[in-house]
Amino acid sequence: MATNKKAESNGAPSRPLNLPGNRIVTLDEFIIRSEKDFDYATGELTGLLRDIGVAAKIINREVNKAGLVSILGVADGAENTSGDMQQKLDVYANEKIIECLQNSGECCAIASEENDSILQIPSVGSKQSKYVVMFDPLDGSSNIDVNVSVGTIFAIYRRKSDPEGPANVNDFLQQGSKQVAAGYVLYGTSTILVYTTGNGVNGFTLDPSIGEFCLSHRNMRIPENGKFYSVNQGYYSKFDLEMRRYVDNCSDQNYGLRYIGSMVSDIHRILIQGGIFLYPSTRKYPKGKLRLLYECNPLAMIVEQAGGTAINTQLKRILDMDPKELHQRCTVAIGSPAMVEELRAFIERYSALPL
Ligand code: AHM
Ligand code: MG
Repeated sequence: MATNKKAESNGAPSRPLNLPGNRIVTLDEFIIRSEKDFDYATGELTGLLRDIGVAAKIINREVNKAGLVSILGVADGAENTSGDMQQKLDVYANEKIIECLQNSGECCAIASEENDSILQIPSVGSKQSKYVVMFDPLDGSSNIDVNVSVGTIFAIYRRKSDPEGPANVNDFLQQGSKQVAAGYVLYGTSTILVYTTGNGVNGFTLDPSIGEFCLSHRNMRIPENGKFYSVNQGYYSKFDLEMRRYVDNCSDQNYGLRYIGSMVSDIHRILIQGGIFLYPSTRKYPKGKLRLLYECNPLAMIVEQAGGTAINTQLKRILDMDPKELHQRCTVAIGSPAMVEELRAFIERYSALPL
């Protein structure tokens, strides 16, 4: 079984890849070179990451022409399992990722925000895959109609069940610390794929002229501190006392407020510029809105691997949470370590006060 030598590490690779400095390194080349980081690698994980890269290019093409074609808009008024309106591009992105993963047979089952339950992937030939993949095909999809960035988020786990039999839901209900790889694709002013296999974080920008993701952000490191906070402040009156006090403090300290309404975009900005992203409990979503397994865990792994912190508002590390169900929601506070620590102090101080 492939063992990730750096799976528990939190930060920069101790053995940087020997990459050519004077020419373009494509995602495929990088993934193949990185395979050497895994003992007994069979190429399955490499294949999975490449499948996701292909799906990302296809989704990117559609997202870019969303304003031009009739695909734009709500898909027959359909709602997904969580009661959110589905956009047509959600459905399209979901189908394309499933197709790409299905064709290669590099994983044995998948779970998506857009599907109620897990999907078994038939094995291709005699291949018995040991991986399961979870994803949110198009996060922040309410932004599509207004030409604002959206993203794809993915997480890869090693299955726990017997590889001879079918995968089951327990293969997905694993702590985020067990992720073998995680990443996102941001369809923004340019399209970038960022991923980690537990050995640091790297970003690849799509060069549309050659149709390849090219290494553009080597060994990404989140700034220790930041000047921006990212939260839907419209829900201020529905936050708990400690969160209201923290938000007041951000304002008192003249932190800038940035909130795109697309978690991938907000997290990407924070990775590069520093800051904190919050989705606390509100009256509408007492357990938080975002989904633990395919939104919070993969982004928490990325941020931790870049040197940041990811906790819930009960101050538990996101990656140590025990999932109980596929579409479970959780509260989040993710970002620069100093800012998350400042929030932690507020929560400890104000939650200790008598009601
Ligand atoms: P989605 O998966 O239905 O698109 O919802 C997730 C998105 C996040 O990307 C974003 O941070 C959040 O929902 C915004 O929610 P709100 O409009 O309540 O602030
Ligand atoms: Mg989502």
